[in-house]
Amino acid sequence: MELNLASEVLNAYGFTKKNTTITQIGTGLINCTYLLSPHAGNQKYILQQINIAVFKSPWAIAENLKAISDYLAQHHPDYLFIKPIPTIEGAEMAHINQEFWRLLPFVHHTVSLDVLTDPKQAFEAAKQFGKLSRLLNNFDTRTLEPTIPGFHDLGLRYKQFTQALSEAPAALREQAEIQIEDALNHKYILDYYTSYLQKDDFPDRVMHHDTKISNVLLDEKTFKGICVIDLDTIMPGKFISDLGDMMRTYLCACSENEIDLTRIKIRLPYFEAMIKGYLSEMKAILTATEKELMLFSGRYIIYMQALRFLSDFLNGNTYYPVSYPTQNLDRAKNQFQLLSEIAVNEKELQGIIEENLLY
Ligand code: GN1
Ligand code: MG
Repeated sequence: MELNLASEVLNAYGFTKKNTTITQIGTGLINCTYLLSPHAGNQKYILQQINIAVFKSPWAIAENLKAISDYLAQHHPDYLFIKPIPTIEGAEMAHINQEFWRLLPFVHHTVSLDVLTDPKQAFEAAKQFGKLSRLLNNFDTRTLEPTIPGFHDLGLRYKQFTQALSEAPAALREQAEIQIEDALNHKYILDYYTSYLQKDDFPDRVMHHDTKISNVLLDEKTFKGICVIDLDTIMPGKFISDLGDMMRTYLCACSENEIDLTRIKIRLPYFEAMIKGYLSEMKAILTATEKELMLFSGRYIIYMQALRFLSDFLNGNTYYPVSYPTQNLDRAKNQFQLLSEIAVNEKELQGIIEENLLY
């Protein structure tokens, strides 16, 4: 397949189209990702084009990663942090024809999963994300620039939803009538969150902000967690972001693209493993308020994602790529169903959290 990739991008890193094989990989919705295999040597690389419609200041990503990487190298030198490889000229990214590209080392003997098929994977992944938060507990979050301002700000996402609603054509509003009701009826999640913002033990932390399972590399044989990847959205946030997105993406056997809502069920053993993995790193660090909000973090992130998909449907699918016109509406339905499954299982879920906070 002929790739739409300028030779200058490869040249910036000392490669050419002739001496490499390039294949598109990854399932992310935002950036384009390729596996680059030089014909000489065994080291492979990940080449990624940054979506600048989403990441409006790509240099902020590079600066954040550099600051974190320097901190980790100084304080936790054994930690494997996958940072971009500089271009031949020493730049953090290749800036070619208005495009931004970066090269990362491919971590050999690891796998990235798209779905979890064993609770142990939930434990390992949650431990990896928890570990990153723990190691960066004393890092000054104010030195980081938000790479997407207001990314996980539910207040902003709610505002964007009401804006999309007021501007959407009547036909789209009709199609989404039930989900619009759902969105309005769950606004208490935002109000509840807002009431916690004044608490002084609800700190900003360095958050990964995209903790789905494919963003953790596992050892290909033992399935032990090796490192986290996809670091564009590392920026300050509340602990809710990482734990909540794990709940959103680890608990159900199917993804946000599933349209058979009867398949959206919460797998309690995965929840328990995820909580254990996360707390194995974060129990001593979380504040009383954060511990109180653990289950709520799932509600917050699932509701926010439902709002984001619904808003995008109402806006005419301008953000998330779709393979059919109502896919973002279906994704929103899926997320609202998941949200109601959290409510159905609330007692058990909260019980698991409390039990694991005790020991
Ligand atoms: C986007 O592209 P991907 O899959 O890494 C999105 C996340 C959403 C996710 C939903 C920058 O992530 O916030 O949770 O889609 N990332 C951005 O699948 O918007
Ligand atoms: Mg991502």
